[in-house]
Amino acid sequence: MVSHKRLQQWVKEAAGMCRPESIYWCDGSPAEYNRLCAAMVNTGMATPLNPAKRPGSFLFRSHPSDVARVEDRTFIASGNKDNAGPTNNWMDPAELRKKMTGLYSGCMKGRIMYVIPFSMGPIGSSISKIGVEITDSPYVVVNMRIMTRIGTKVLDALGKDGEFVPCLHSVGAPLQKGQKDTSWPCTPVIENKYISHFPEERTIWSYGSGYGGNALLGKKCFALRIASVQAHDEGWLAEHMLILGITPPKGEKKYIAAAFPSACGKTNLAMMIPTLPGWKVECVGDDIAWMKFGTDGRLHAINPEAGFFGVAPGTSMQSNPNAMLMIKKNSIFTNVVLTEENDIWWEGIGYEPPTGKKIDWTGSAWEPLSRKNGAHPNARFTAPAVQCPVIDPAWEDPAGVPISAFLVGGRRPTTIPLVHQAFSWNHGVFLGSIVGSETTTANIGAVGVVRRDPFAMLPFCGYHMGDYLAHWISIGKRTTADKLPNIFYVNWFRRSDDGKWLWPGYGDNSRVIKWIYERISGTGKGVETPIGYLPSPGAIDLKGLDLPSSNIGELLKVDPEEWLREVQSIKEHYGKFGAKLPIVLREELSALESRLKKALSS
Ligand code: GTP
Ligand code: SPV
Ligand code: MN
Repeated sequence: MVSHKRLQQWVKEAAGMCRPESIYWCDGSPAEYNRLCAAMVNTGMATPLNPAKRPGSFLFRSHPSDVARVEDRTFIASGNKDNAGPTNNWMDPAELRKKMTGLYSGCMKGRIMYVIPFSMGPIGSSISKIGVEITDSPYVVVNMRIMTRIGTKVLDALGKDGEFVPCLHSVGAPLQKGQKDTSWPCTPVIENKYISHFPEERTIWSYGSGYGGNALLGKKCFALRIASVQAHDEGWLAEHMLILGITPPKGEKKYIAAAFPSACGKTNLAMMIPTLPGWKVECVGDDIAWMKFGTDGRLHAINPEAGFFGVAPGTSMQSNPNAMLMIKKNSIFTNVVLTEENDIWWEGIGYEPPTGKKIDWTGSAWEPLSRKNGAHPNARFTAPAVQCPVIDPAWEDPAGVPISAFLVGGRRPTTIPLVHQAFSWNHGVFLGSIVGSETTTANIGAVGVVRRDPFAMLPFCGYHMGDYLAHWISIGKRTTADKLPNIFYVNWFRRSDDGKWLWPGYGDNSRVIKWIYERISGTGKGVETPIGYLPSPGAIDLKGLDLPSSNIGELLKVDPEEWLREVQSIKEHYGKFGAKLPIVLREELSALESRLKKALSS
């Protein structure tokens, strides 16, 4: 039985408030997983996929109101409003608790309360941390079993009094006696959804949504929003970053971590097959990196997750073959098309929808000619990391992997070149702080508007973004410059005036990674420009690529006038942070402005 008094007490309190029909402690076994999936098939929540085509896999369709994270309903309830900062929604913690206690009261009636002990990171690693999620959603349980390490082994690691982050979750849809359940229970009223974080108490309360980052609380809520606060206090980094290993032909492997906003290419880069012969990418993680200094003075990263919750649309044997192979079995699909053969399909899967009856993500009969999307643009697959054909041999190394370079980037149709390198650590933090991107369907809200998203952490930083940037600056003071990763700004998403991609992307991004590898090895050729080092002419290997030279010219151009407009917009962005913005970043900005003005006048 559970010997952890505080955990027992917390579960008892939650049950007293939510009043479930019963309480179930998850052991994390395959039998438990199969039982829960079978039960969800019985209630109609899950559709088993064709065992000959997609063994051990299931399809779920969410409620049309519950298809992505809800940043507008995400709260950082610090005791002091200023600690949440200008980019987070703040609520007074006492007021929020009162409001949510009301909502939680009796919210699990007619449902089972699942208790999921989980570890973010390999059990026993000094970088890992434990959480316990209470949820009334069996969908959450089966996803958490893929995305994290759950069950008895985590309880054992927790012992009698180990530290854990309490994560309370309810879909907010109690069942009255005799009431039939829906296939995706949630609160359709957006104002009743709360994704709440109490950073001082290291506690998470989530209510009303069953989707992704709103409900799988180990992911964005714990591993980023709460962990970023812990990292700030304890001197490490919790980042929205992929981690990959890159090995050149006959060369030494190096590890790179990259921060791109949601749906901006992390999964794709993390398991890419390079088009450059002889180069190899191996994947440690595709979404989150926790990094601490090792005794060698370098930053070492672990992937706190154990699976991938990836964007389905656009994933194909052309764009991301490793992901396609990874999801051949034991995977969960949410909001994709169901074919007559009980297989899955989505826009950009690389082949036409098969003939026969098809059902779209809303559960309606669907014809490709209807011009409606068959899959939701934020449809996702959940797959175990071990199924990734290029999972790195060190992906579960408790010591983490040493990081040699950081990449930052986003979707910028103009201005930002394909790649540039920071002059120094502080200049690199400046580049991270100015990252902007067109918004995507990973959040419910406007899509395609450029917004500043420092280090891709705008929706995920659990405290004041100004303090966060100061923390990045301070990380640079904790070791010698030669041991710090170099920082690069990449942009796969430049478009021509007629809206076409200027850069092929995907496997061809290996050409940019090669230059980065060469730069950090001291061999790559670069030219100094006002914004940083750019590849010298010919320094990016374009062998075998049929790309008009005008595209390359455009991709590697630094237009001082365009950049001076960028500077104005960065000034507005920086204006939000007031005195909390590190002075060195303001200095970086004015130095950039002077360099651009000088370039313009010469
Ligand atoms: P989250 O899981 O939301 O954090 O997203 P992510 O950063 O892992 O994004 P992902 O790799 O799933 O990519 C999202 C979308 O971007 C997909 O539709 C991809 O097809 C597209 N994409 C990824 N890499 C590239 C690229 O190099 N070029 C272009 N044009 N599109 C890309
Ligand atoms: C993201 O939105 O950045 C994701 C998906 O990785 S979710 O888990 O829903 O946050
Ligand atoms: Mn993400």
